[in-house]
Amino acid sequence: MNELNVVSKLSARGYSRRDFLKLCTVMAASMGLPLSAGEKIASAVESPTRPPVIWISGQGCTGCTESLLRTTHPTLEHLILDMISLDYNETLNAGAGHQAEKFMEQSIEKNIGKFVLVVEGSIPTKDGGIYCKVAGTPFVDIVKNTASKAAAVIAIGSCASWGGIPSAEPNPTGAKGVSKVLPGATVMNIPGCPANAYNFTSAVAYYLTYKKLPALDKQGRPKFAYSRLIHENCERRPHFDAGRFAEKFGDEGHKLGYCLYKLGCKGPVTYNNCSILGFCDVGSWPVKAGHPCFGCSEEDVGFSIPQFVEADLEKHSLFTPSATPADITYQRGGNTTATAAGLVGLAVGAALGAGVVASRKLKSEEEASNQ
Ligand code: FSX
Ligand code: SF4
Ligand code: F3S
Repeated sequence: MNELNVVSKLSARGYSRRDFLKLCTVMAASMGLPLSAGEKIASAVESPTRPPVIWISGQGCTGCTESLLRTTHPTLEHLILDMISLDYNETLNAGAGHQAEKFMEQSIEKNIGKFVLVVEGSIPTKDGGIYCKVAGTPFVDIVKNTASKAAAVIAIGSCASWGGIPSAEPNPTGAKGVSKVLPGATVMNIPGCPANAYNFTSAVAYYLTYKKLPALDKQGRPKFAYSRLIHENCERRPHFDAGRFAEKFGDEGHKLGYCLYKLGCKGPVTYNNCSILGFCDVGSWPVKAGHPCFGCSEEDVGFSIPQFVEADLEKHSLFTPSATPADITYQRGGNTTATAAGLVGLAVGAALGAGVVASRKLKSEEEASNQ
């Protein structure tokens, strides 16, 4: 893939080189990198060498692949498919059966230590992993064998990150995430059910540009995407701060777009950037659509804590200092529920707004000095 190819492909779709550079700059900004990194990303993406990507799937719903393909951004899905060489993906393969498996083997052997392995779906480990086999081989063995030859391993979606839906109690297949079956290996997790395509694309662009994975948090997630709680940037946050809550699905508060905390929203305990990015370019995300966040991108929240259990506001003292815990009380028919939570939220929320901007700036400077 050379510059002519990328740019001419874009222009065939009605987008100019300027649009392409703009997209790379936006990508850099969303990763907290200095704007100048946009140019570096652009030249990495235009590089003639595209890293081979082997994308294998275990126990998942294929929503992660769908999420990637359903982006309506003018260039995103084309960009990702142009900047990598997607050598194997069961959902997208033109071939099937022995032919496809043979092609995958050849691609792996030809690119030992050079390809990126993307795993989608969880890995059943009970009874020798017999609950998910591909071409007669237990998926767990395929993951171990392929990962040992890969340059980098990415777990896409909550299932691959730590088990997701298939690992929910009673976890009949012994479903696990990739890092659990590859102890000691560095695995970048891009959780979400499904994962946000932008986070995946940005992480791949970072890898192509800097030849290393971006900084990861304790759960193996890229910090650029998972360092802020959903609650911090939620559009319903002013209602939380003012103590205005939907009490039941379909009630007046729900219709008026009030905060979904009392319906079990896990935004206060979930790190992800859904409230900033939205999904698939329609600008929507679960909370905007009226459904509480269920914490899909947080290990030990989504698929572990029941939907209607209220989030523990003291878990992260960031916005509700433990010295003054929020007083969330149900008040039906009253004029207001402007409780201690609201007042604390207002004060801390205002401070946070400034903090978010400051920390983004600091992060950019820190990243810049690391490049
Ligand atoms: Fe899991 Fe991916 Fe949820 Fe589905 O396959 S993260 S079930 S949206 O899509 O693995
Ligand atoms: Fe938004 Fe949920 Fe926080 Fe309410 S509790 S402000 S709906 S993230
Ligand atoms: Fe998941 Fe919550 Fe975002 S459920 S998709 S982390 S809003």
